Amino acid sequence: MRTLRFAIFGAGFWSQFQLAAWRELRGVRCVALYNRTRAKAEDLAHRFDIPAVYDDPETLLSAEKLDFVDIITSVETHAHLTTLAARRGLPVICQKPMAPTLAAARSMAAVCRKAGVPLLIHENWRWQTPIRAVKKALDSGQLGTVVRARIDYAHSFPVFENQPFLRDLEQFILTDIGTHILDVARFLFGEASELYCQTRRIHPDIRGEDVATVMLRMKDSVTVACNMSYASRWDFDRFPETFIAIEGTRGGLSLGPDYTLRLVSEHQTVEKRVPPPSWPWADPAYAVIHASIVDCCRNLLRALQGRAPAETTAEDNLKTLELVFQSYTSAAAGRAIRLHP
Ligand code: 89V
Repeated sequence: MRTLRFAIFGAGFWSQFQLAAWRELRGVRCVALYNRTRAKAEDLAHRFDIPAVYDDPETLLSAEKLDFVDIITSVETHAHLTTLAARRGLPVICQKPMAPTLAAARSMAAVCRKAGVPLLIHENWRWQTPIRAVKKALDSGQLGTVVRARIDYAHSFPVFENQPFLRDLEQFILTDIGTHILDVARFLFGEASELYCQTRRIHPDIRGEDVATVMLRMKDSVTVACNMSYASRWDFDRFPETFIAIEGTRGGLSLGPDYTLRLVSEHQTVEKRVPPPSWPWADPAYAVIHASIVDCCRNLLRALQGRAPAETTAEDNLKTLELVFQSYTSAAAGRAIRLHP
């Protein structure tokens, strides 16, 4: 199969891991890099042996022969860069969150639909090894009918040190982590029919909310509580692990600290560890996330090669974003929101 050539837009903190992840896959090669500040692109290009560097995206798109672009810039630039690529008929992979508002995300999807190019979202959380293991156990049917679940992401890790822009986001934890956690809720339990959200800001030196609690009623009546926080200090604080607990009529399933999966049924408890693969380039503090980048990129690459459907298309991700932005509406109004039938 022909090697697909792509360009990366953005040379910030995340790009180095995404580039390292792409390099683990066969049949794809990054041939050009754009960043507003050229020196940053040059540095990254040197580290990853990328032949061409640009500080203007249009010049890059005119000069390079590409099969797709991978956008890893700040969220407010996604729509513009997506439009530039779509106009040239190029498929787009865009980092989460897709856009700063639901309307902007919808119009990005419409631009790509009109241009006839795929818009795929790099939503990696659902690709984490332990979360895939939860999905597999859930789908085995051993829990009986699922009644209720909890998804917890509650930490005190100083994320603002590696990603200082997070400090300035007016809408913080729901757009940054809620996109992931609410996507996991959909991945595991399907679509929601109603939500209720409360938010708080605990860190005094940030603009947005750093604690959010979203309660979802799923279409099949399962209740899912999503607890997200950067103001929680547990003695098993294990950033960035997600803990999950699922109650079913015939058993309980939990994903706990250190990737421990437990399936409790009437007569037995089965426990096993479901750790992520370890990649030499991954930052140990982000290991489970960085490993999921490889699996997310693999799925998106297969889709671009026409070998498998993408899980996280823009159309799919709009449903996650609807939960994110309706959570803000609910928190501001102090009431539950009914979602589209
Ligand atoms: O992956 C992410 O979405 C992040 C995190 C804080 C986990 O690095 O922003």
